[in-house]
Amino acid sequence: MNLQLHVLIDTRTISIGDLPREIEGMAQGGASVIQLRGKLATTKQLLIYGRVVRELCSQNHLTFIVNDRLDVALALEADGVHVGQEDMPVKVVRKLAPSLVVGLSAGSLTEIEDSAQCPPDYFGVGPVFATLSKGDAGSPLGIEATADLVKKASAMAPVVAIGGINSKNAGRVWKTRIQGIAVISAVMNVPDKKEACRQLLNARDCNSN
Ligand code: TZP
Repeated sequence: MNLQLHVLIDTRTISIGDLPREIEGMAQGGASVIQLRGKLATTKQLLIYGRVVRELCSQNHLTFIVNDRLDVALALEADGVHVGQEDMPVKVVRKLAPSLVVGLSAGSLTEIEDSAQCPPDYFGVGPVFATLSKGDAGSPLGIEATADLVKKASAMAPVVAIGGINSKNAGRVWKTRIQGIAVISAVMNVPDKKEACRQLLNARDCNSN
């Protein structure tokens, strides 16, 4: 599974009518995963919106992951579900939906160690930097602590870094030897989604030697 660039979308950041153009742009820019979040949407809204996202992800060869809601992930035949520390445990998700990819958010050594019995398919480690996109994201880890957590978590599963990552700081994040990055504002706040994605990946490629 290509984890290189997760773009997190919700029903408020892209209108349903704009989804075809915006998702195609992200795919062309190198996004590999679309994660659907729906903290404020009703289940019905999420299903209507998510059905369109599901179809567009298939057309654009993107992995489709639903945040938190295993029921919605199953209803939409998503490729996976991403859970937080307070959501359904990875072990329970595996039991209910053995074929789904499962991502787990972790922001501390303890949270990573606690998942050793039943590791996820990938970790989302963060927030690396301060973020305005998630009120309860916790304090920023910074690059050094992120690198430590990445090292620890990578022994169990690949790691995707999240939180305040943009084209200017992405180079430093890539150096922590992650498999991917996950973003909201760095792509949602830019009209040209293709270019925004391209720049985030460019920061890795310019870093690699
Ligand atoms: N989890 C930790 S930080 C975060 C999530 C969902 C928000 C990331 O958004 P942004 O705009 O890329 O900082």
